[in-house]
Amino acid sequence: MLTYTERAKLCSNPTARRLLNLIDEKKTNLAIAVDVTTSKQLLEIAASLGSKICVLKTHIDIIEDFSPELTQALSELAKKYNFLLFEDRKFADIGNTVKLQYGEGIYRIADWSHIINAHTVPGFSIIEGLRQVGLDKDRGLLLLAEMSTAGNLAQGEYTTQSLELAKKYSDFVIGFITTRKLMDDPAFIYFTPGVNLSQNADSLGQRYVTPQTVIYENESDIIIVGRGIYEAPNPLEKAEEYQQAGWDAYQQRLQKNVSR
Ligand code: 5BU
Repeated sequence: MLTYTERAKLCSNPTARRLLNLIDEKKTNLAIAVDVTTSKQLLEIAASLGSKICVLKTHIDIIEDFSPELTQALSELAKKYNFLLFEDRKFADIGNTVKLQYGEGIYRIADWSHIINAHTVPGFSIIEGLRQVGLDKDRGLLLLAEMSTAGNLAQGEYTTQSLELAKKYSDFVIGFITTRKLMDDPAFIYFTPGVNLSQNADSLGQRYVTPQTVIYENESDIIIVGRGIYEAPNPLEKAEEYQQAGWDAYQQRLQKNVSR
């Protein structure tokens, strides 16, 4: 098995390369999902946990006091602590509409978010629309090949066809939202949400597994943790715990493949 840094060399997309390199530099495959509703909370978490994470995932449309200063400040923190921003917008419309949603409007997602994601329901045109905006800005796209929720429909042929789309647009598609590794090509990066060390589920269909299951058993690359960290009494301590668990699982996986 290749290390993150070795895989970086195989990526044509600059965001993918940067991400894989910084994971090894910072020894963290932890992405935090910060689903809070004020700018103040979001910036406080970004500043206090920035050194522990490789990616900070936002839902920018849940911020009740949004202003462009927020994304400016987030970008500065991302630079200072060397993490990437991922707006979990889950684009799902026709090419022309997603182009506008990505590049225009209040949020101007393309101007600050290094990584975005999209459903593949519309087919190739959604990727082409986003790519027209994001490629020149060196952005990267994740496809939702699978989801974490109970009873979700992203499986079987849907997942298989999503992989085909990724291969076709591999200059812009850097990987997937998924529960597990899906392909042998080491240039694609797998992000897994639904990670929690102390719960199996929430009350609305979310399903949780541990960092060990995600990174070691399912051979994914990045754990996405939300409430497990930011709702803890001491989020910094919790972030360190998840960082360590994710990193230990990765080290074990490197060993597993050596001894095979
Ligand atoms: P949690 O608090 O760790 O359950 O948050 C999980 C985050 O990941 C949350 O922001 C979701 O929107 C996001 N997510 C997910 O949970 N499952 C999915 O399949 C996808 C995104 Br796609």
